Formats: sequence, C-alpha cells, structure tokens
Amino acid sequence: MFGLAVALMAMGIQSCGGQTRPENKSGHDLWLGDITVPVVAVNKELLKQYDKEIGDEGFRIKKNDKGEAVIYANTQIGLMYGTYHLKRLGECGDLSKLDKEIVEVPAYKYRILNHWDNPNLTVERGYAGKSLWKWEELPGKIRPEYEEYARANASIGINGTVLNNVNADARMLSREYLEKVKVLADIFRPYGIKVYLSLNFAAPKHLANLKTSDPLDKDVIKWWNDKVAEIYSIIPDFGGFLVKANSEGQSGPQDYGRTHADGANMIADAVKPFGGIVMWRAFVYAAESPDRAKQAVEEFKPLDGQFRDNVIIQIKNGPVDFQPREPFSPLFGQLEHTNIMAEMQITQEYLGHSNHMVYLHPMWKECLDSDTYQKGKGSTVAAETLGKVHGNTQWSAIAGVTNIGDSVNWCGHQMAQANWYAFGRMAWNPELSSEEILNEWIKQTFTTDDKFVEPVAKMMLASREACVKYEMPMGLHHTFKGPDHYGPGPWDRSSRPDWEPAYYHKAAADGVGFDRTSKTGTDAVSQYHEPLKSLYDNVETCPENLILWFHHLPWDYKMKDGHTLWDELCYTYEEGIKEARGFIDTWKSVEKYVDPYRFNQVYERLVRQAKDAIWWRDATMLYFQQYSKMEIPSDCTPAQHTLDELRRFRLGISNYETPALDKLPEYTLE
Ligand code: GCV
Repeated sequence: MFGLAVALMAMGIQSCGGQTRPENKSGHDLWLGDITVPVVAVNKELLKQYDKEIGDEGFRIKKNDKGEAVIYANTQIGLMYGTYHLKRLGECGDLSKLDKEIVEVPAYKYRILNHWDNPNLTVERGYAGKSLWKWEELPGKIRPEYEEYARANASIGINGTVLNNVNADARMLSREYLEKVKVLADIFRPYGIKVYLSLNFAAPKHLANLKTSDPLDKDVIKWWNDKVAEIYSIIPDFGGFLVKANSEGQSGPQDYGRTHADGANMIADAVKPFGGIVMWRAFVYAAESPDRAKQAVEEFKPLDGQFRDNVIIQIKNGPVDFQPREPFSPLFGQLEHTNIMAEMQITQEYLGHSNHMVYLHPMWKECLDSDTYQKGKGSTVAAETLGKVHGNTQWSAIAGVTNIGDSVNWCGHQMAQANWYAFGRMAWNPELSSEEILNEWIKQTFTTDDKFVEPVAKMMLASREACVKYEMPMGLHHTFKGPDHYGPGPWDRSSRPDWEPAYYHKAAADGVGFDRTSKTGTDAVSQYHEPLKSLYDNVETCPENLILWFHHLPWDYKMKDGHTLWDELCYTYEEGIKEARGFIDTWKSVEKYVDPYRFNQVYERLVRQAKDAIWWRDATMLYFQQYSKMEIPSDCTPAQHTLDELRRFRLGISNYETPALDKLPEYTLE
C-alpha cells in the first residue's frame, strides 16, 4: 500500500493518516485535508540535469525498486505540484495509477485568478462575504487564511492572482498599499503564486497630480516607469498588470485620442525589463452600438500586430458578458499577431449567485473546445489561447474571476468550491473532462463512497444545462432585472439601452430574439469563420440552443421537434424547473453521507434554486405572453404569481451581495 510521508507537512499538506478530520487554522473548510490519506514513504528528488519535458513546473512520479513513489522535478515548485498530485491520487483512491510513470506539465503558462475586490472590502459580484484581503490590518496582521488560500491554489496549479478589482482604485499603486501587497506576495511565493494588480489608467493624475494620463506623454511614461521600478523593488517577482480601459466608465488611452495598443504598450514597456506582463481586457462596448456582441472584434482586430509581445489580450468566453450560454467570442479567432487569453467567470454573477448550485466546468469547456476555424479545423479556443494556432506558446494564459470571499466555506455555497477547484484543474489540463474533475473534487471534499459520489456528480454535471433552461434557454440572454443580475426582469429599464433586457431579447408582436444574421440583422455572424458563419446565419442549421442569439423568430416558428417556438420555450423552462426540483430529491437521498451543517446549507439553497426556476419561467413567459398572445401549455407548472406582482417585486441588493433566501418571492414546491 502506498501513501504519503510526513514530509508533506512541510508543504502545508495535512497528511493525517489517522481518523480525525483535520481543520484549517482559520476553521474554514477546503477540499484539502478533508479525507484521510494512507501514510507511507515518498521521496522527492530535485533533478541535477534540467529535464526539458517537464520544464519549470512539471514533474514525474515513478516507483523506485523499493516500491516507494518518487517525485522528480527541476524545481521546488515542480516537487510541490507533484506532491499535491500524489496526495490527490491518494485521496481519490487512485494510487494504482502509480503502476505507470506519471508525467504532468501544466498546459497554460499563466494560470491566474482575478479578484474583483475593493480596498473597502466589498467584492464586486462577490457572493461569499467580504474580501479575503483585510487591507486595513495589513501589513501588520497576518491571517491564517492567506496561507490556506495559497495552499488551496497551489494544490490545483494556480500560479498567479490579481488581488484587486478591474474597476480599479488608483490607491492600490500607492506605497502604502504596495507594502500590504508585499506581505501577501511573500506568503504566496513559496507556493509558486505571483501577485498581479489591476491598475487604474488615470493613476498618474490621481496619485501624482499630473495634468494628463496620456500614454504618449513623456511625464506619464516616466511616472509609470518609476512606479513599476518601485513595485519591483518591493516585490521582485511581481507578475504584472490587468487593465480594464475605456469600458464601463473606466479611464483609458481613448480619453486622450490614443488606442488600446498605445495604452497597453506603455505599461508593457515599463514591466518588460522585470519580466512582467500586461493583461489588457477586450471587454469594451459603447451604448450607441446596435450590437454589443460585435464590439470587441471591431475595436481589437484593427490593432492586431500592434501590441508588444508581453501584452496578452484577455477575452471573456462569450461576446456579451458571462451569460449562462453564449457562443464563444469571435475575437478568439480574429487575431493573428497578438497574444490572447480567455477570461472565465468562476463567481456566478449571472447563474444564481451563491444561492444556486451550478457546476461551471461544462460551460468553460464548451468554450475552450469550440472550433474557431481560423486556420482550418482544429483551431479551437483552447488551441488559440495556448498559442498553438500561431506557434507562439510562450505567453499562454487563462484567467478566472474568483468566487472567493471571507465566508466560512470560502465561496458562499458549499458546491461553488467545485468551480474554484475546476478552474485550476482546467488551467493545468484543459483536456480533463468535467466528470473527472468533479469526481476528484467530490471525493476530496466529501467521501469516496460511490453511493454518494455517483448521484451527486450526476446532479452537478446536469446543473449548468438546467440553469440555462430555467433562466435563459435557446439563446436568450441578459433578461435580468436590475444591475444585481440575480432575478428575471425582461421588462426592466435602465439609463443605457444596452443595459436593458429588451436590447437583447427584442420581444414584440412579431416574435423574439436578436437578429444577428447577414441579410436582415447586425451581421455579427460574419465575425465567425466558415463553416460557422453560414451555420449560424441559416436558421435551419443554427443550433437550437443558440437560435434566439442569432435570429429573431415568430412565436409560431416551427422547431425541429414540431413544437412552435412559444411551446418550445415553455417546455424548456419546464424542463429546467423539473431538473432543479429533482436536485432536491437527489440531495435528500444522500443525506446520511454528509454532516448536518453542510447538508442543510446545500439543501436550503437547492430549495431556493427550484423556486427561482419557477420565478424565472413565470416572469419571462408571462412577459412574453403580452406579445405572443399564446397560452402556456396546460401540462406545464402553473404560474404562482401574476406579471404585475413580479414587476412590483424589488430585490434591493447591491452588486456586492447575494440575496438572502427569505427575501425572495414566495413560491411553493409541490
Ligand atoms: C468588474 C460586468 C459586471 C461588472 C464587471 C464587468 C467587467 O459588466 O456586471 O460588475 O465589472 O462585467 O467584467 O469589467
């Protein structure tokens, strides 16, 4: 029997070998150390000759002739990753995999979490309490959570973290805050994690009272060069910057008549001598545009080839904004001479916050596996972002907007930790299936007993598609009420047309859906390469799960199964409701395998999720009914509220909160 040695303790791994359940010092639960590991010997060897195949972060694990597991790596960090891998095998009951040599190398070079945390401890779109970073206590007081966070990330291969919100407070670059950031960087360093910061493009004005922040102004350039040198004198391995510029009110180079390339290159030149990178976001859109989904390509394609080599354009998975289902962003297939990376959202901004159980890996994998056809078949989003399509793998990167806060279970919902875990594992190996990753997480977090693992995995694997069905099926998108992005409100109004649901669903007497076709619509389809362009353009071939993304169709349009579009929408919502209802039964059936605290935490949220599913259907279909004048089929769950009641309902939460379970519309589950 194999197992792990006490040496693992040095890695902060709790190899308990006995029967007690280890606790993190902070009392916060993680997948690490929840399950006992059989204890035997492990040797770790730093290779004397550089092994090119495994590089700086990879490792090999081989048995020696005494039958011990030996981890080989070129670096301490490689040994650490190998150790965590071995621990994972032990906890998942997979030690038989050691019968063959194991070689693991991370796919993406930069595997980065993005925190949208503010200095005042709020977290934008954060649903797990306040920020983990207690800025007011730093640098003096160090909380145990900081190291636990590092261990958790190291165990899944994360090697970078952007500590603050992309809607960036300029103060983060002040000396005062840099001293605080240094403390975190020092804690994370042994775990192979570099810190990065989001910058406010107008920092020269805010922090140094310069008259301008124009990226071509010599004083501005000097200010950034000096600031970057200061940062590296405090944090020698600082990773670089993430930038949201000229988007949603953030300052940027366009304020001075300059381009995104001018802005990004100025920062890139400053960090280049220190080995830093700039992740420049492509999340840009202006209120006047007739189609928000087209704007990233319109702005960034003309700049292709103008960015420095240490700039990576960070692109959200879909062309609009982290909706439950979007087609992949066409920008992934439009740049040839520019580094690109994907930004996934781990926090469930649009998928029920931390009230809903939604396992997100299938959504991310759907994006990474999508073929852009840029250089013919096989130019998948994964291949593009790994740099394989254009033969430039040096800057491969992937980012995930985290769901981590200071709540006792880190992510607000017990099951949401699976998304943090899955993001790391996917960044390490995008080929792993949703099921493989999920099984690992469940086994390490709860139990390896099949009677628990199988039904829970089945339920979680179905959860993303269920969420699409009960929130916004068939390509509907952005039908939320209010900027909190929790509940339905297809009628909602805002200060900008592109912040109103009607901009996206376009429901009217003649039908529903956004016409993005080439002949009658915005021609967004032309941003995709063939054969996708024609596939999406033609209503006959457009996948029905995206049909209302690309087409505006009459309510009585005949779907492939013979239903009218109206009935199909009703029945798809109904499936979502049934599936969400079924999750409660599944969870009840495994009660005896879970401690009461975690059982109840998940149970009460699953009940709310099922109620929210009916709420979504009621609000959307009752609203659409005003235009379609068609009846909801009698074999669907009856509506429990009138449209007027739902329109009057106010959630009253900020963009930093998840709604309390008892503050949501009353619904009865049969
Ligand atoms: C950090 C969406 C969110 C914003 C977020 C923005 C972004 O619009 O609602 O809260 O801002 O995306 O990704 O920059």
